[in-house]
Amino acid sequence: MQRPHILQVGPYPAWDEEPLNEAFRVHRYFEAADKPSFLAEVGPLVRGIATRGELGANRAMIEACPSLEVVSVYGVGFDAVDLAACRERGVRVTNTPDVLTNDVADLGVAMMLCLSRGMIGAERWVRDGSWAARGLYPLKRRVWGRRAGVLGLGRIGYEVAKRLAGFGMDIAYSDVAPKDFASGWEFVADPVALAGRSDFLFVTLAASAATRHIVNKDVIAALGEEGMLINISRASNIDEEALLDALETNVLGSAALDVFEGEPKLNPRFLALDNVLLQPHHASGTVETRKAMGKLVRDNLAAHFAGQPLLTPVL
Ligand code: 8YV
Repeated sequence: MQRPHILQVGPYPAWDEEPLNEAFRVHRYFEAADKPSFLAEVGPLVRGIATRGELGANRAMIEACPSLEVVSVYGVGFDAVDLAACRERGVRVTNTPDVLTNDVADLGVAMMLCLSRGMIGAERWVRDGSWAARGLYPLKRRVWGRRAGVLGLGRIGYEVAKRLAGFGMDIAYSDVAPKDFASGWEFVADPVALAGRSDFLFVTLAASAATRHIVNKDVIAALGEEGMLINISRASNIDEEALLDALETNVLGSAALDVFEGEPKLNPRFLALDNVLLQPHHASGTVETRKAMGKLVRDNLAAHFAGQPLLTPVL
């Protein structure tokens, strides 16, 4: 059988490139200097798209591939894939849930600890000689025993909450409905009310048009001048302008962010702030998880082309 042609939207680690190239005829979109001409040339051959969570596949790309059958996303989030365009054409979509859940939760909790205890500044304090010259590092805020809110108690939110329970935190969550498995954690339907009873608010919602800017000016103000916002989901879940305004005026205490509007470029206003911890969208970025994600991307494509059920279908 001829290897199916696939369009690769962004690079993968070297350990994924080799098996991908063995199994498929890969067209590397990200390397094309003139992307519209490249799509016009290879699009008619393409039966599958291999993409990444944050890159997705837009309508123009999908429409440039008239023989497209499947889009395989390296990531749990598929908000950057134009699902309407896929649905219209009967194009299947897969993602990589579960394999990344624990690492994403770990990074969220690590960001909370790091920012609350001032670990980045403390590292600088040691390296630049301030410890010897100026003495003790300024005191920071405690984490254990404080109040945490989890906005979106899905797979990742649940793992975050379990970890926070280990810090003896008072935990509440918001979701569309209370969850049976969340006994001992308070259900608070309204995100403003959740923020109002939280010192740390974790955003762990799958992003969609419905969740866009769910963390708005009011949620941010309710979290308040002592509060910390932690985002390990998608930037679109937060009104970023409102967040920046609140951080600049200390209406919000601090924010630990792994995702940004327009990433990898980000609003330069973030860089001028000292009450933020900025991370380069790497919550799933461990060798172990990325290997599992890459395998799942290929296994979904292989299952599709072998006429077998998809392992982790979205559509
Ligand atoms: C990215 C992600 O896919 O899982 C998601 O939704 O956004 C990430 O895992 C990852 O950064 C690789 O591009």
